[in-house]
Amino acid sequence: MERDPARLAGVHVLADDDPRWPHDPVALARAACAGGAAGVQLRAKHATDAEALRLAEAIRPLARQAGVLFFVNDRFDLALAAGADGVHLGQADLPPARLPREVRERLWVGRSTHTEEQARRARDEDVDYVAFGPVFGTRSKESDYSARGLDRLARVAGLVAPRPLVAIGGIERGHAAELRRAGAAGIAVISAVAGAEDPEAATRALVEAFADAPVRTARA
Ligand code: 3NM
Repeated sequence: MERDPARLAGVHVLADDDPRWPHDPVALARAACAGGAAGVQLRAKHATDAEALRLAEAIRPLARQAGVLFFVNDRFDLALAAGADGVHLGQADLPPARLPREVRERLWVGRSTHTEEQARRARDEDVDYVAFGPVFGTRSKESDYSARGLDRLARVAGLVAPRPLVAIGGIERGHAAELRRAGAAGIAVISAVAGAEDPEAATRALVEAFADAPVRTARA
């Protein structure tokens, strides 16, 4: 399958099912699509498999209609079952090298990293993009890692190039320009959208801030 990495550039909204958010994952996905996100990722850490599949099947047509890439977090089987575009794999998930070849052919694959060493390894994996974080402090995830900072993000952008780098963790609209300067092709958020009263407006504000920021192309 031909995959254009340019489609990954922009804002990725995690449709998170944490009950603390005032919006459910389908509402978040709808808002993300309407607000101009590049990607929506279902992050169903609380749902049963059956519920997660229902959520994914509700999100898939919204994303498809909007031309937004739809990823499922952690689980390639769920991504396949729901007809999603891709899977996002964390360090504790199955390694990308172990995805069956026909699965890899069907799905975009993203990979979470938190250290330079992990990023170096991800560069050598068969993945479409690398995520790095938490760049800033996050309250949306239990993480073993402290805020990584912009300097480290910039180093990782260079390490993983030419793979697109997606920054994650504590990202707000005011960070867009510095993240872009540091070499991020994309930014991924939970609370900046899920915690907003109007998640569509919050998405649009992030999209515009990131699009308006000057680009820096990371070099290998
Ligand atoms: N992964 P927020 S940080 C899901 O560092 C996730 O890999 C991270 O949420 C990583 O935008 C994170 O609310 C949470 O900080 C992002």
